Amino acid sequence: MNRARLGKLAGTVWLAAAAGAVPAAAADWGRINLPRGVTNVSTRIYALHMMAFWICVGIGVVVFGVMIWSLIFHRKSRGAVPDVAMVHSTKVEVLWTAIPVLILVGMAIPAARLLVRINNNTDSQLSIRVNGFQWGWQYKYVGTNVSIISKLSLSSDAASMLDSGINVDRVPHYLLSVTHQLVVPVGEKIRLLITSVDVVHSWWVPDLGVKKDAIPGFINQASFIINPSKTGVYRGQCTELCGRGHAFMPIVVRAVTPAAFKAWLKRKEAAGKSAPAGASASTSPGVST
Ligand SMILES: [Cu+2]
Repeated sequence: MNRARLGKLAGTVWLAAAAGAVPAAAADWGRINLPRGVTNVSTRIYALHMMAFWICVGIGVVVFGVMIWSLIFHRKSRGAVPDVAMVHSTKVEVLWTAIPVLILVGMAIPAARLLVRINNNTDSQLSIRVNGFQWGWQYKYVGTNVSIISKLSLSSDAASMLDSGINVDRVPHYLLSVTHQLVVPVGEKIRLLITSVDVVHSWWVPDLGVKKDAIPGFINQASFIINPSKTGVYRGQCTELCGRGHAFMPIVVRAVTPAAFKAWLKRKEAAGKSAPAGASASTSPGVST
């Protein structure tokens, strides 16, 4: 095949791929991009991310625009002669160093401010100890006897078995559902004290803007305030390759109103007290949600 025919074939394949890919990509754009989230900081993280994105787009448009314009209008075949005055010009070199520095400083200031805000774990109204283990999460509500063991839901677990014959597309929230959800109130500052009992895990819920490593022997902190209007269920996963069952330790957070949370906690505390010593109310076969 000669070069022209090869080029034409490649062009046809590319166009066919692009035509098929564009509608799907456009439809899924919201899922590809960073989520806005539902907390006080997740929306700011999203805004910062979009600001950086549009700055990059602007730089790309300017740089590629000048490049393409030069290629078309100042090509050798048109009789263009290189401008040697630009070579080793101190003025130009100062300019193309100063402009990126100003752009980077302009991006670093809001980023540093947000980082300080993200790491402010003071004045929390509720503390929860998060223990990662192979393969699940344990949540202990500090100051109460409530402890939850959260593992992969029974429906996902059954479907994930080799030759289970179960169509995973039919399993609701496959690999993103758990036996017991972490229940938290909206509108209150919740501090997580994150650690692990075996290997390194990572607690990640994108909608909460939280991603923190769970490291044995260390306690990491993270906090969030879910916007009062955003009651609902938020899902995440372990994001540290922690062994064979790494893909099977999802995180599900249910955000409820403070009143509903109080009632739930009371119920759990009462159940914990009435349970025989050593047994946890949360470890009973629970709902798969
Ligand atoms: Cu893990």
